[in-house]
Amino acid sequence: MENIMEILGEAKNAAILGHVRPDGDCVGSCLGLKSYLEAAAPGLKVQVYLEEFSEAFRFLKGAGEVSHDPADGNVYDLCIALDVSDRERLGAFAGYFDHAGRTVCIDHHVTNAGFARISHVRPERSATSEVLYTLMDEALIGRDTAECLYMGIVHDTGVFKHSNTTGETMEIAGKLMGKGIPFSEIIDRTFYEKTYHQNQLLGRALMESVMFMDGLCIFSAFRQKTMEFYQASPKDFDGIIDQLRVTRGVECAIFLYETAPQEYKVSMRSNRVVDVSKIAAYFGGGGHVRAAGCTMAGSVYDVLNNLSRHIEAQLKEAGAL
Ligand SMILES: [Mn+2]
Repeated sequence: MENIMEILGEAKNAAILGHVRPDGDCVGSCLGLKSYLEAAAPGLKVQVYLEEFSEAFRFLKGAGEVSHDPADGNVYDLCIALDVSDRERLGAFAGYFDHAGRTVCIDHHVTNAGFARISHVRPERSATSEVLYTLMDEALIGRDTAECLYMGIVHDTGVFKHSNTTGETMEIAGKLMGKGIPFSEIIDRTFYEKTYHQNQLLGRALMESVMFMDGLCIFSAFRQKTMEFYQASPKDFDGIIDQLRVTRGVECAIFLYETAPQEYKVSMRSNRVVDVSKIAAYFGGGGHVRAAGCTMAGSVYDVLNNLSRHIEAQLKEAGAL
């Protein structure tokens, strides 16, 4: 596919779907494509369906018209899934996909095996928002579309920092900036901004963190009574593990929070050596080499003892201990 217009055909209406627990790239892609099609295909009726998403993305054009209803009875000529790596990830909205006349998926996940009739998957691209840009006519990209796509790229690259960021990513971001978008504000308001509450929890997690294994590891944990005191929910913990990870000298960071008495949700990050996905998989979880998670039973110290054995074994094997 060279241009997004190729997929429209005779369609009079289209549904745009993203993945469960929509992130910045997912919301940016969906709203960016909707806003683009309003300019490029004015006759086409477009409806975006997504689960509830972060309040911070509300400023994007069209955010207020997103439907959260998985079964409104509408059937579409065309269904476009964005940033969705497999059918399962459509969650409750899969029905719109299954009943649509034609299905298209535009994505950048290397694991996407092609579940739609037309798949356009570009794993070398940092974000689905970046893939979409390459399928659009530059002259038809307005400021609203640019804001959406820029936000998507910012989120999936961790503000142009992750290894998926390429020279082309930066060129595309530059083109989007040229549309007159408030780029500093988009980055601060949607990526870095924390509520007072989240900052208090981050502060407390850092204050109470403990380094072990000669400073190669660090952990922090929230027990249920502390979470109740702050009325904290899991989304308030975003960013804590990343701050622990960048502690000087640390190879492996662990953050735990209690989900039920003596049961902990475990997040792990590593910097160079430890494959945390292996450890998470051993305890029934999963993830990536440098970022993974699982759920474990026992006290904080039971959990840490169990994890430490695996971390230590990997460090020894790599000659780092
Ligand atoms: Mn993405």
